[in-house]
Amino acid sequence: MTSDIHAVDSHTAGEPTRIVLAGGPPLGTGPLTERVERFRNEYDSYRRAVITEPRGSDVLVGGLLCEPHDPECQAGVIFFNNVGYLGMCGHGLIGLVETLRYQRKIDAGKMLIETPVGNVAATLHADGEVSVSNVESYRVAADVEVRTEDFGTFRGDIAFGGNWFFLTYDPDTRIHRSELGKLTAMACAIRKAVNASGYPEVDHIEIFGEPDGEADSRNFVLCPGLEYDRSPCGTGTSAKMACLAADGKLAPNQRWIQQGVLGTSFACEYSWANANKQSIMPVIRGRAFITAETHLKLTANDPFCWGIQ
Ligand code: PYC
Repeated sequence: MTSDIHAVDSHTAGEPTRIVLAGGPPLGTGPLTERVERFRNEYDSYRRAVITEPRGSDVLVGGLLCEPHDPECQAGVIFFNNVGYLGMCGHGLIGLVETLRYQRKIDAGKMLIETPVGNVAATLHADGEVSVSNVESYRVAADVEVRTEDFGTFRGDIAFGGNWFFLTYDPDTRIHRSELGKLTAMACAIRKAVNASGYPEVDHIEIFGEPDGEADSRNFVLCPGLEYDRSPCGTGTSAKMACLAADGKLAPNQRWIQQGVLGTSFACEYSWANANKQSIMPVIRGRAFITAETHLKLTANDPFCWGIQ
């Protein structure tokens, strides 16, 4: 027997997203916090079938389009990757909005989208760009020192931007594609050291360096499944702005251009989340392009029906 998953692929600033429109796992109803647990515990094979080889690749981020639980929202989404599930995904949310536009389900304007970590407002602009008003973002620890065996000592901050990040600056490494091997090995070593240090566990590592052109900063982001983010990472940039805001280095509504390792960028700004100025509401603006519309086939006697593990 063969079943069919209808999906649309896009990339946002180079980072791919595969939105599952139909044929996904039967997660039922209820808050997305509950549905993501059902996905993880009962239907994880779908995640592997959609993302991993032979249908996908480790770099792909998936998004399951869901009926929202919150009546205020127009859609819900659960993001996932080669190793598990993401709270939010900035580039993926931009990919989702472009997918809905491509499907003629939305026009330019604003919509509210439910995710497992909160509601996110998205605006599709007339020029095709999308602004994402992300979930509340904040720093939990500043200037943390971690020691790695092979790369020495790093100092950085731990912050939440929809996912958990350790953010550090390395003046000695160029943030460039030619350094991907070193950056990946370094980020893996940093993640191991941070997660052994007793601080809240981080899933992403963000290493900053000098930008090109008009950008304010350039980053390399290691994702949980050892791939690097081809985009400047929407949740990572939210975490970065939370740190800049906490340090008084970026004012509310001041524009921040975050460049990723490929040189693509997001235009960003923030407002304070509340009067005590401990957390921010970040806005990330970027653009996605459709790359494919596809029907993934799941055939029962295919030895790799549920992906190559
Ligand atoms: O854009 O937030 C993001 C993201 C997370 C992982 C890959 N991209």
